Amino acid sequence: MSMFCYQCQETAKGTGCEIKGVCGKNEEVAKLQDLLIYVTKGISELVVKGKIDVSGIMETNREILTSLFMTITNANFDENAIEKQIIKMIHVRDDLGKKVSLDVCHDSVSFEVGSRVQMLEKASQVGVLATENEDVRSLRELIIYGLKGMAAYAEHAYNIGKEDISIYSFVYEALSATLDDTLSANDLVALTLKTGEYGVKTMALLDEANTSKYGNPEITSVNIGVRNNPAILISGHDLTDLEQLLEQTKGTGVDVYTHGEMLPAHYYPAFKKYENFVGNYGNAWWKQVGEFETFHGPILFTTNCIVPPKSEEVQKRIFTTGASGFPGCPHIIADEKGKKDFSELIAMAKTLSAPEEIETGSIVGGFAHNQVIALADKVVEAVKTGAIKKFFVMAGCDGRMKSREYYTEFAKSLPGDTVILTAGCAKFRYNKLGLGDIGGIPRVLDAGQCNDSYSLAVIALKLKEVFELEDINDLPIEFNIAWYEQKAVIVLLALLYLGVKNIHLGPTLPGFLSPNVAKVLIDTFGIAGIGTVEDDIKLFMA
Ligand code: SF4
Ligand code: SF3
Repeated sequence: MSMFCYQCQETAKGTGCEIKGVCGKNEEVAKLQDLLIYVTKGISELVVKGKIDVSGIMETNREILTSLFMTITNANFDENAIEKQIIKMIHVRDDLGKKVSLDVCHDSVSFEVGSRVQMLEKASQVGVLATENEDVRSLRELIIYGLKGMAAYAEHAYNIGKEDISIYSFVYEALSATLDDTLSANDLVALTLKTGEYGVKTMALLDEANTSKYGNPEITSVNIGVRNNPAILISGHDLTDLEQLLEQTKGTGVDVYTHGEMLPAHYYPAFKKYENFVGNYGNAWWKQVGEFETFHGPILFTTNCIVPPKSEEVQKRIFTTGASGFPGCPHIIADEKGKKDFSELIAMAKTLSAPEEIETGSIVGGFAHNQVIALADKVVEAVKTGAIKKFFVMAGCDGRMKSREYYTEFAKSLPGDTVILTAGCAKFRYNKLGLGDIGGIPRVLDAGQCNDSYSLAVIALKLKEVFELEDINDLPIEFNIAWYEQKAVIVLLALLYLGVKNIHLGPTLPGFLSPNVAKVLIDTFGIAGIGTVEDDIKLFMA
């Protein structure tokens, strides 16, 4: 075995990628990512055991977020960028080490930078499989994957200027705990729920950051066709990158389109003023291979999900920024004020042809909590009269597996008196089906990115209040969630923390859950997988 990674839903054979990632991650990148995670654990141990004041190390806090984010599935394939981050973090560790006594700490704080070969050797000893007990390993990884998702959301909030010290403190506490051999499985289960608690906090922080800067998402019809101008495609999740790109392309004759998870940016009032912000091109991340060919213009990745390009022609048009990276593609960095210079993309766009039309028409979204609560009377009335029987939360991710056709079929087969609440790129499985509306309420309500899953929780809590229910599980809401990467893990942990039971998770249960840990989740929270569309609909509607 040359590497081991089982953090995403597409992991090889459902158990782990051992030679090369199904995502395209090679052995070297996988190992360097393991080492980077290990260094973040070492720093956390220093902070926790050394009782370092977290509010006095803000730069370190932010670098921890970036380090975690860089290891999320499909975010960064650039081994040089990951190596650079490891070296940076080892220096951070050494500086912190001067403030406290190192001898209270684990091996993670004592190894040297060394050459690439030495780093890879070290990485082989500290990866996922270094924890021998499979249940402890499973719980540690569940926590770490939750932290990766949390870090992504916290970094987006930070980019908008919102931070919460208690979130940083928790990240250190949890990372450090994954090195602690004295913790029992029960301790780790408790820490998993605490990770969910901080997941809610982080998503609330991001929601506040987004809405205070860009306004509350509102019902919006998004064009999925094209215009005849050269254009830039922006993918990923970071709204500050989008804002800067729109500012810099304004009046240049270059249009901007969103791809994948950037689609919901159209729902924010602040971006509606840009005449060159044309629409959304294409579908979920995994369809980029074909869609980037026909787009023709430069593509900016602000975060995951990158699919390694198949042609050199497409690769030459890819740029990355933030935590994302791909070898050979220019990486745009921010100056000390957070400003990024996208002039290279704009100049390239001008030399290339306009996007080729692959679809026409529009799709409707913008049903984040504020918008849905504004429609609350209408929604409550529809539930009371029986016009709406049930809501189905179908948030989460999309992916390549054929078994995900289940979600399209499930959406198509749902009775006409049901409404889908969605967020994340999972929506692309059913947001173009034309499922109609119930008395003016669309049957697919898109709250936004996976980041905005928080909105779905706020909506559920609001309905609980309106219907004067004791328990969130008494609402006519079913959860049939599709997952792929680690942001979905933090969303799941957040829902568990909020007390949501009987979540169905697919298309497969995580490979990183050991049989015993899976049993705890099934017995305590009623977590279940998916079956056939027909059986599941019968079960949910019963
Ligand atoms: Fe495999 Fe997923 Fe890890 Fe990539 S991220 S190496 S596909 S488990
Ligand atoms: Fe999608 Fe990668 Fe999860 Fe943000 S873009 S939801 S998979």
